[in-house]
Amino acid sequence: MGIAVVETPTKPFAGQKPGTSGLRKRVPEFQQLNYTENFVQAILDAGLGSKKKGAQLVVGGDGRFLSMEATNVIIKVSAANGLSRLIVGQNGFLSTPALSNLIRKGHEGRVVDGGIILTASHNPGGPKGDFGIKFNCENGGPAPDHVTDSIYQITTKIDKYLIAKDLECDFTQVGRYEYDIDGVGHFTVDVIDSVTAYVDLMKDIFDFPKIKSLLAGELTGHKFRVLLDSMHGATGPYISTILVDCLGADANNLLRTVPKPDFAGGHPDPNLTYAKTLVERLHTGEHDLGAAFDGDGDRNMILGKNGFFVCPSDSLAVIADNIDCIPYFRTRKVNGFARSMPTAGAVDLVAKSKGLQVYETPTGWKYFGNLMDAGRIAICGEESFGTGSDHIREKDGVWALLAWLQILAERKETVEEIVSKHWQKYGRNVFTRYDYENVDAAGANLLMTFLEAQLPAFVGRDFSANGVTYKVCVAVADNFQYTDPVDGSVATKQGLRIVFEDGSRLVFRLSGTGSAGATIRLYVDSYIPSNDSSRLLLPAHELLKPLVLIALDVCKMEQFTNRKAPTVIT
Ligand code: VG1
Ligand code: CO
Repeated sequence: MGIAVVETPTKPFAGQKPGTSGLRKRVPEFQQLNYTENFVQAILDAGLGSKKKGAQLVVGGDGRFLSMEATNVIIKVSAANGLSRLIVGQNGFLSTPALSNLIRKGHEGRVVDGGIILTASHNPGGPKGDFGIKFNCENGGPAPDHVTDSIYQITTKIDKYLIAKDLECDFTQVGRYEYDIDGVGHFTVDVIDSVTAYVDLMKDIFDFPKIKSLLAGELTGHKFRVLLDSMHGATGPYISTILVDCLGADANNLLRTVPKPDFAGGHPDPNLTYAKTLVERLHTGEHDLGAAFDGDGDRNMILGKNGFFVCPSDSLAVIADNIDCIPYFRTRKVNGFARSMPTAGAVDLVAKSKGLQVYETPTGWKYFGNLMDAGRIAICGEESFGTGSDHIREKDGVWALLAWLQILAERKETVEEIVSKHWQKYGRNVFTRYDYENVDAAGANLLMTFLEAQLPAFVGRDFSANGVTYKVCVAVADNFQYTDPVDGSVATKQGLRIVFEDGSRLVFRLSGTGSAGATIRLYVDSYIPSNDSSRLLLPAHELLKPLVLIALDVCKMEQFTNRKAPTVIT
């Protein structure tokens, strides 16, 4: 006798619509009876389609509250739906980049058909925090819009799901677990070590001995000290293994490496606001580099000595410019780079000087997938602390740190020297982002509608602020639309843009990763040519002040949100 499949009647839940990166909701919403089961059933039906019977998926997440329960549901629903195998990270734990790698690697010589990632990334966790579920396809990348659209369509009509209720799998122990499912067939769960395969991948990409010599002081005559903050998110075990065991770093310089279901009450978003302690410690000048990572390990923030902040748009450009320092790229043909639309255009200048292509995509890593699969881009990034390459199909925080360390080992300069020299060569794309988190959704929508209606009238107009006559004409004012050059798919309404004649830009978007209320993101960037030496090294907030004032005024931020100041400034 095998395990019975139970066909369970259910009703649709409103709002199971994946956003920028999967479905993210408050934990109590996920805890409703059948809520998770419905969504998992929809993922299997829409994500796998005709491949569902016999399919293999990787499952894991950042270990946040509800992960164990959700992993259990995925195992039971997958078994009942005729999948042949799940590859599950021990304790349901895998960082987002590690999971993407496991999909791409295949399992025991067989293709893996995709994966399910349990995370709400940089959003807080715990019983009152956020949970999330995301489906990734067989290329290892987040499902594209047409797949998430059909997942959503199914959730609006679902009336039953299949579940092998009595199946018990102890996925806290590494090993193979086999089951017979009545009327369906054989089902296997391979519970694997969460860290090994990812560490092996990093060893293949980078020159570990060289980075080790840098840290030990053998390259420069003085030790290179790092201070790394995993924010109790998923990078802890990976960072500990790679930095301490493989590269010989001092374990005392790794902060918050133990993953916690509630991130110890923190907000696991590596920016200047939420990784404040790291920033403060860097200011003591004892460390040469600081880095922080988000909940699921795909974001990174890089700081130099004394807290020198590397803007993510610059980080992307610097890595792209120094791509030859990284062994992985020396044996591959590099055809281009990409950035999300709100990301400042520093990487564009690098691409131009190298004679490579550059692509401007909508926000969200899913839009890079086709470009990477087609071999069009090697490195890409987002201003939201996301940097990565075609080694996987997710952004990768630990990879970004190692890329920096590899470049530092080759160039034997400080972080600040490398960035300043970059600006001296290419000029500086100054960038800032204002986040207004959890504002009233109605007000946020009104702001966007109001602003969009004004855009046509902005074309050709001058704006000035703060006593500075900002004599610029608006050249482009629109709602960004993207046509994927590989499959021709079109993404509309990706953010309101006001582009000035000197290249300065204002971008307004509503976040698609929040779980409650709305978050307005305002992005501002401008270009300082390399010969403008009096301004080149000034703080970003000073350089961008007039543009920020113009932005806040044109969108009537305070009127629509009742907020005098943003929650986070990057
Ligand atoms: C945000 C960022 C976006 C990123 C996304 C997922 O989306 O702006 O660049 O790809 O989060 O990152 P939004 O829609 O809130 O602006 V992760 O690390 O949270 O999965
Ligand atoms: Co993340």
